[in-house]
Amino acid sequence: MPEATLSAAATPSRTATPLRLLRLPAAEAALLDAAALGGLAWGAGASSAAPGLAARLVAPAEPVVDLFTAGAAASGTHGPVRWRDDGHWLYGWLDLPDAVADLTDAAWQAYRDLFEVLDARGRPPLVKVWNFLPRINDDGGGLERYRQFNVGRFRAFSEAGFDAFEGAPAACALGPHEGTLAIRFLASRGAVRPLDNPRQVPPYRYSQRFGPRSPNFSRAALADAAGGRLAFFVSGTASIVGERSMHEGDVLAQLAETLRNLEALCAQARAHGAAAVSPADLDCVVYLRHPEDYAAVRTAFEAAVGADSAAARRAVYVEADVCRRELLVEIEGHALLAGVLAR
Ligand code: 3EB
Repeated sequence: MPEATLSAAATPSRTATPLRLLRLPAAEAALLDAAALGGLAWGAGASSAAPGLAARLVAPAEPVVDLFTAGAAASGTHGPVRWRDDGHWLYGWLDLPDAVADLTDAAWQAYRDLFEVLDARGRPPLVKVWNFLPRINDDGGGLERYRQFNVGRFRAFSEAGFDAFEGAPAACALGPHEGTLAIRFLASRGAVRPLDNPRQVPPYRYSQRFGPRSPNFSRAALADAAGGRLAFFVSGTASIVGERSMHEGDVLAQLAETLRNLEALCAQARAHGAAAVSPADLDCVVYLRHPEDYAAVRTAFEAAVGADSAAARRAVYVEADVCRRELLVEIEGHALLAGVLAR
């Protein structure tokens, strides 16, 4: 694969490349590495397209990789950011040494580098961003680290002129117990439709009681994936109604609320062109604050989505803190769906 410099523009394709979202055992994903746009590695077994994440895999026993494949890709490096770009889809990743207590500047710089890559590549809109912030709920010196992250991210979005409110990408933000600040991102030159959840206040409108700067993400996003298909990316979804956390201390009630939010997002996807989708169709990552909740959460999750569903068979359970102390579980997911974006 040729290494391109940052400024060497790929020829943007007019039609979407058929993106594929493959959840594979890490050993199989490694075989496809050169053909991959990029991916997320759960557990050990990272490859060059899907560098490792520090968050601990609870289940399944063997490492799993979410691999995104598209067309032949150019690749490059910009500061800490590595990227691959097939002319339609751009995937990038960065891992920053996290010695700093205060995450504001680290987040600002990381997103500034990310946006510099997008800028140089023709400004494809972000579809989804995965954020891993070690010790997310710790005090960074006057402000929780997650809230510091939001301040830095907000600043970078504003300065770069990327949509920080309506139109913000889907995202998740989790706190592994160790590791580095890690960001993964997918952008597309095709049509992208960010979605909100009518049951929840959009995150970019959260009141200041959740921090001085609001988080810049939408609850989900649909992206044209060519051939009558839509890539559906669901943000980290938790037990929040309106903007309030619900069911404090009750992980199973939080799971049930989270599933209602996922169902609401699937309804939004259907309203915007997806032929059919329910939470049972998603390749989910279930983040658990307390790994000892795994057995109970898995039993309830499988009962809700059906034990034979794709979601039940393929779910990945990961130990990580969630961005509000009282939240015990968060679920994100994705799927390739039949459908065409509604106008
Ligand atoms: C929430 O709904 C839970 O800051 O990018 C979920 C997904 C959450 C993304 C982010 C945070 C983020 O507010 C936390």
